Order: sequence, then structure tokens, then C-alpha cells
Amino acid sequence: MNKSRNVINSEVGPMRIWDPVNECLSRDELEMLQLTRLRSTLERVCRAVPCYQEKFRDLGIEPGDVSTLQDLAKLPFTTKEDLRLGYPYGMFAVPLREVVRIHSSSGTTGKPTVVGYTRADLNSWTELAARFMTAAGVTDEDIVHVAFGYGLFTGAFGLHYGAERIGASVIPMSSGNTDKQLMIMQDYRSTALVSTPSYALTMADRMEKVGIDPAGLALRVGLFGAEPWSEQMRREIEERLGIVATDNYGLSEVMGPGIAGECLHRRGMHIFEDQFIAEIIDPDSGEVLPPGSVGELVLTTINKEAFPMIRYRTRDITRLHYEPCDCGRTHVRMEKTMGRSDDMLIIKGVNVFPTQIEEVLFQVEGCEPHYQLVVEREGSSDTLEVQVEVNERIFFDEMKKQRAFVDMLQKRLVSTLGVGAKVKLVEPSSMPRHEGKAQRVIDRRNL
Ligand code: DLL
Repeated sequence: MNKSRNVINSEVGPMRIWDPVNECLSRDELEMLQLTRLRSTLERVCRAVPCYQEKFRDLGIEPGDVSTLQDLAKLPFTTKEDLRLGYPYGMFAVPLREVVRIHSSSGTTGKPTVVGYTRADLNSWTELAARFMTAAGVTDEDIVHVAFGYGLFTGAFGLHYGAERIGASVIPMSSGNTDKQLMIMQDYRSTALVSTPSYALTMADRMEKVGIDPAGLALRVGLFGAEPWSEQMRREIEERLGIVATDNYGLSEVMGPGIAGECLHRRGMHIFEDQFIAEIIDPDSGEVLPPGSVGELVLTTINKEAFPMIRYRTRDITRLHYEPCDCGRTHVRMEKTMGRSDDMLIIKGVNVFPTQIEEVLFQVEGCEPHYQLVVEREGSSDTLEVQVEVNERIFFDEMKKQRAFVDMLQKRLVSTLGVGAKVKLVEPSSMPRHEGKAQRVIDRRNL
């Protein structure tokens, strides 16, 4: 049922709000709702999830001790490590029989993080996706072209169901095969593109190469997310594709896309605070920082059944804005993320940890434990170069053998990471040595 309403706004024209009741609560109403939902979530996790039982016991806290939202700061954090320890279903708060969908994080090696949804969770996820897609201007008139990969990744399914709920026509295109994407986009007259921002530029590059004029397309809006992107990149996408490019944020551990999204004012992404409580902490000390500070975003789910998260450390660095937005929504806005407090890289939308690369290198005889990762953006595409010191035998080996060595490393890297990397062998002892922490990553993308 489409329950959105029109809000006339002089700056950006008519704008719809999908769920005007929940998106426009006053701060007092919102905080009351948050506290009630938080308390019942705490009761549930302490009843059903051993990880939380233990954490609360260790801190000597009981769910009943939380009587204000400020008490949240006393509660333990949840980290990716907790999810790894609970692999695969240890963090679920309901029996598997009640779980109707399973997804996982986009980390492609080792054990991924497994997340589950009950029927009610899927319904709220769909509602939240419908909210941010409506905020970005999608209506039942749109033809939504989903170019995220359908699979364990939450991106495609999240936006797919959101668009259907709005009543738009969904094209479940999935990722890859840019020429086919463009053909479908032209022939089916797609009006809204769902993808990573970098893939939108890859499409623009391809259009230029094969002579497709974006002005001839029906495309008018883009819903981009899953990786960091700059305002500069937004301008480039908008100019080259002739669309309005909007940002949306989420992470699988907390739900997937639908945690936050921009309205057409595009002054930060509204975090759906009737479903999540957002805090900003100092990533080193864990202290909660005052409003307006830059720090790590911590999220608590307050309406999830299968996979509730208490104070999940997202590692994403951002800032929150509480001033009201002209769109009428009261929910806090988060700035575009400024990076991550850990060292995870996102290359072409795939999460890559330097430690994964290290593991590959360390298994190969001849590689020294000195390496550096250089990330650049060539045109619209991310490139990763792994520079590794090798021993003298390999470095001075004949060209053919050296090339075979590089090929072997590249193959191992792509199969471990799920994304290609170029390998460059460097002379023994030529890498900078560091005192204290080594600087492994040189990111030249200026995101
Ligand atoms: O990327 C969920 C998603 C799908 C969001 C589609 C938006 C659209 P994960 O694969 O678990 O989930 O990766 C989550 O990606 O912690 C951020 O570091 C990064 N990320 C997601 N959205 C944005 C964004 C999905 N809009 C990790 N801007 C998060 C910057 C983003 N980074």
C-alpha cells in the first residue's frame, strides 16, 4: 500500500515522504519510542544470545538498569569479531525455524558474517528501503534498474523489495556485462539506476566509448551506495549521466541498505531513528562524543527480531547533524563517510582487508614480509596494486620465470579477494621500514 504523502517544498519541488508518521516524529516522541524499543531489545538479547548474556554479566549490567537513553553508553559494544566467534548462527536471537532469509557480508574470504531475517524483519527492511528510495524521488512511475549483484550481498535484494513496495517496476538486472546493462537500460527505458557510484561511472565510460548519448536515455535518478564516494564524484556522475545522484548507506551486520538515505536536499543521509539508535564515539577510547563531533558511527537496532545488534561498531567515520531538515523528516542526518577506523578497503565495492593480502603473500616462498598496497582510481574504476619485496633469487630471475611468479600471485589474490590486483615485485630491502605501525596502504583516490 502506498501511504506516502506529498510535501511541497519551494527549493526542490514536491517531495514525498513514505512513512510520514514515523519519519516526522518530534524528538521527544522519537526518544520515548527509542527507549521503549531499546529496553525490549535488551531483554530479548539477554534471554536468547549467549554473547550478550556473557557481555552483560561481565559488566554487571541487567537490561532493567537502562532507564534513559544516556544509559546506552554503559552497554558493551558489539564488534565484527563477536560475529566471527558466533559463526554462523550464534548471534541469532530466534530459532532458525523463524528465520526466512540469510545474507552475509561482502568480505569474500575466510568466514563471512552471517545475518538472518524473520518475516517481520524482511517487512521492516522493505519498508525502510521504500523510505529512502521515496526520499530520493522514486515513485510508482519509475522503472528501477538494479545493477547490484543478486546473492548473499544485501544490496540488490534490499533495494529490489523497496522499489516493489513503492510500486515501481523493477528490473533485476544484477551486476556485470555493461553492454547488456546499457541495452536493457535503453530498450526498457530505465528511469532509476541502483548501483555503486563507481559502477555508474563505468557505465558512463562505456556509453561514451560506444556512442550512447545519455540524453537519449530515460534515466533521471541514481541511488548509489555500498562504498565511499566524494561530492566530486557525485558531480561527475550527474553531469555525465544527466541524473540526480543520491547516496544511501547501510551495512549487512545491521540490516543492509536502508539504514540511512538522502532526501532531495542532499544534506546528509537521514538515519531511520525509529529503528536504529546512532552514536558517535572516539574510535580509540570508545567514549561517546558530543553532537557534531567526527568519530566512529555506532548503531543499535531496536526493532529487529532475528539479528539484533547492540552498539555495533561500524568502523565508519562520520558526523551527525541534528538540526531539522527542510524536507520535514526529523531523523538525524549523517555526513558522507570520511573513511574507516580500521583498515578495510573497498575496491570496486568489494571489502578487502590488507590482512587478507598479507595472508596470500606470506604463503608464497620468495615473498618477503614487506609490502605496500597502492589504491588508485583510473577513470571511474578502482585499481589495487600490491607491491611486494621478493628475495634476490626471484628478483634477479629470468624474465619468463618472474612473469610466471607474478601471474601465480595475481591468481591467488583474485581468488582470495574476489577482486583483481596488480602485483609489482620490488627489490629486496627497498620498501620503507617503519617504527611502530607500518603504513601498508597508500590510497590515492582522494575520496
Ligand atoms: O554495502 C550495504 C549496502 C548495499 C549499502 C547497497 C548501500 C547500498 P556491506 O557489504 O556489509 O553492506 O558493507 C558495509 O560499506 O560499513 C561502509 O564502510 C560501506 N558503505 C556502505 N554504504 C556506503 C555509503 C553494504 N553510502 C560497508 N557511503 C559500510 C560510504 C558505504 N560507505
